[in-house]
Amino acid sequence: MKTRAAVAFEAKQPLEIVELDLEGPKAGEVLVEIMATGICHTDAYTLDGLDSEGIFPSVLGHEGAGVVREVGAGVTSVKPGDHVIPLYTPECGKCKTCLSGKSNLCTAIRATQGKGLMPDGTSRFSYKGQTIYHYMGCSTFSNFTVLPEIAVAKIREDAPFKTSCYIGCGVTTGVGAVTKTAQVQPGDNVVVFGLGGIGLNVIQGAKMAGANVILGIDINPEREEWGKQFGMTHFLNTKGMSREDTIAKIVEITDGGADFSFDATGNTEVMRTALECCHRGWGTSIIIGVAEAGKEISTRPFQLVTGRNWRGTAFGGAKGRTDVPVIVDMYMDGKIKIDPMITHTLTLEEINKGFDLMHAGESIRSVVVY
Ligand code: NAD
Ligand code: AHE
Ligand code: ZN
Repeated sequence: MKTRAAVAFEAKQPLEIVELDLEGPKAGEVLVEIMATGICHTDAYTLDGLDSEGIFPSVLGHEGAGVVREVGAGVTSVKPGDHVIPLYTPECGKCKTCLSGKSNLCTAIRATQGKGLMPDGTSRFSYKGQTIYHYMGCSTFSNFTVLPEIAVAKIREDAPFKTSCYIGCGVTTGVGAVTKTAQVQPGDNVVVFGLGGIGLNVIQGAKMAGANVILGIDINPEREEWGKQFGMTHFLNTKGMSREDTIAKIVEITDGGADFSFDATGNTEVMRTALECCHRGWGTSIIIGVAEAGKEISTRPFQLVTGRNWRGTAFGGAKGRTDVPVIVDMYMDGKIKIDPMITHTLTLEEINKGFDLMHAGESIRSVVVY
């Protein structure tokens, strides 16, 4: 079949809207009509050539919601007409990691996914006979996409696509980082670096968890109002501040340091500050941000000797098929806010504007509605 898609033909170039050829689903796969997709900073990072796994030409996008239109042989858990959210972190329920109960990082298809291919080692997308690669196993910047059955979460049909697509990455990542990875407890003092599409969800997760201080940090002053909307108690604009001064201020506001800090910037210098502002003896810093290829984190080992912990999280530690439908329910029950964060609604033809708005700090989330 044919599908309209925004294709990343080359790094650092605008996406091009073209009609691609799309092969139907093979055994264990499903064809999904994507109804809406968010634009996450990770898409921008890959398009900007900063992803060590970035492959071109490819169809980016990993934050979608849509409807199953066809299923391949052997597919039993979803059927045509089901509403689904694609999962860049699938859940096979059978691999060592899924069975361990210790992590959401299912390994069933990670190797081929990282190469832009379906589990059988081929792509379903092509353009004028040339292979176009998948991205993060999702490729939601295409109106139709093919996904492994284990990489879709079935969701309730009354959830609007335009807002529930955000649960495919940003909402789940931010809220899950707090509730699943960190397991923030009532009364904990929390510090969040980067109040964008992910960080604001960390803030709403911290509020839900009953955190005491929720200190938001950004270099964009307009993010102060945004943070307050979601439960932030204090704000610090660190533009021009040294690491030492930033840490001293955070230690003062949090009565000795953060119980939990979160990096949602992807900046490795910020990650260091996020670790070092943690409370001596127990504070834990969680890295959410994705750093560009070649970057490394560093700190004095003494920071860890004196009891600070450095951890990370992917997709908020959520097991997609199990947890995503629950998060959709929480949204529909009004326990999680999404609508105000969708600042811009675009057509597929306008998708490059979504990247410009993100880079200019003018959007929280832009969503493309097909
Ligand atoms: P975004 O562009 O919406 O937000 C980033 C925010 O960080 C902005 O408000 C920006 O002003 C702020 N910022 C930038 N530099 C800063 C600095 N030096 N100090 C303080 N604040 C600073 O991006 P997003 O969509 O929220 O994504 C945030 C990061 O999380 C990205 O690196 C993205 O790739 C990553 N991410 C990771 C996961 C995961 O599963 N681990 C999931 C989604 C996104
Ligand atoms: N490809 C990059 C790493 C990118 C990365 O860490 N991705 C996150 C999700 S970001 C969503 O917006 C993730 O899930 N990581 C775990 C995984 O298995 O990819 C690189 O550095 O090579
Ligand atoms: Zn994302």
